[in-house]
Amino acid sequence: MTNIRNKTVLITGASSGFGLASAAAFAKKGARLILAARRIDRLKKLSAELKKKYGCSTHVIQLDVRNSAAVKRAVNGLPRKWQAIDILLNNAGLSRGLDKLHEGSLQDWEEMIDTNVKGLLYVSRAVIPGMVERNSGHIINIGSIAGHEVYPKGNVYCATKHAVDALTKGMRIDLVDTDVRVTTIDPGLAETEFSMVRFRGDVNKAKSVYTGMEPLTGGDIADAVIYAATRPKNVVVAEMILLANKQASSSVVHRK
Ligand code: NDP
Ligand code: 8X3
Repeated sequence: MTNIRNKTVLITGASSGFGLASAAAFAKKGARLILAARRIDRLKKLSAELKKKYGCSTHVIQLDVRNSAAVKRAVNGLPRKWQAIDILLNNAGLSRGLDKLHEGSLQDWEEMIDTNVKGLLYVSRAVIPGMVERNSGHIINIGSIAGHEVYPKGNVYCATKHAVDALTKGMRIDLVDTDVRVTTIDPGLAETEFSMVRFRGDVNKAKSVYTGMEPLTGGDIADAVIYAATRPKNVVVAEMILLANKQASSSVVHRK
């Protein structure tokens, strides 16, 4: 087992959902956390909770991963004791809208591509060189079942997650001569703020995504992240697809 006590973990999108649940799971294991997202108030609250509950040491950064200069500044400007990042959880991401491609919003497309693809790239470009220099580290990308299958009206969101899949494979190839590990965790339907963001706060639409079935939770994904992060050094969990029990594929879901 890899011991992650006192390891330094950078989590993007730590203010909600999978990122927040993973932060709690890493804190429980004694890791030190760099928490990044745009909603700094949430990060500060989380940091205080993790300190109180687990004695966790955290460093909080307000960061929009779409801003390449800000990402570079944030990573290069980390205080000395936070500079050696052992685990990068590339989790920040979102979907916007659910439309036929020829009826889609260009602004929604840009937001998804800029966050899910370019944001992940900017953070990876800033963090991985340090891992290579130390010949040690683990990159855990959050992909999706949408990176393996395309569902109706999912066009651009699915394209961004297919891109994450390609980037994960590319990273693993490019890092094969180092001890840096690369994992992707690819969940299906999970109830977080994801659908509220997709449907811009329309509660009924967001709730309807999970009607009649029991979706995954942030904690389920955090379990998978911790599993991957704690494998022995000779093992890499390359890819893990996690589906809710009543979800057979992107579009086949059994609902009561
Ligand atoms: P949430 O909406 O609950 O969380 C998304 C997180 O991403 C938030 O912390 C948000 O923080 C952060 N984020 C979004 N945009 C940016 C940005 N520009 N810069 C920095 N942080 C950003 O959703 P989930 O937890 O469900 O989503 C996490 C990841 O999991 C995403 O990549 C999503 O695509 C993926 N996923 C989700 C599934 C699901 O069904 N829920 C299934 C499969 C994959 P803030 O707004 O504070 O910046
Ligand atoms: C999120 C899973 O199927 O709702 O990546 O798009 S799905």
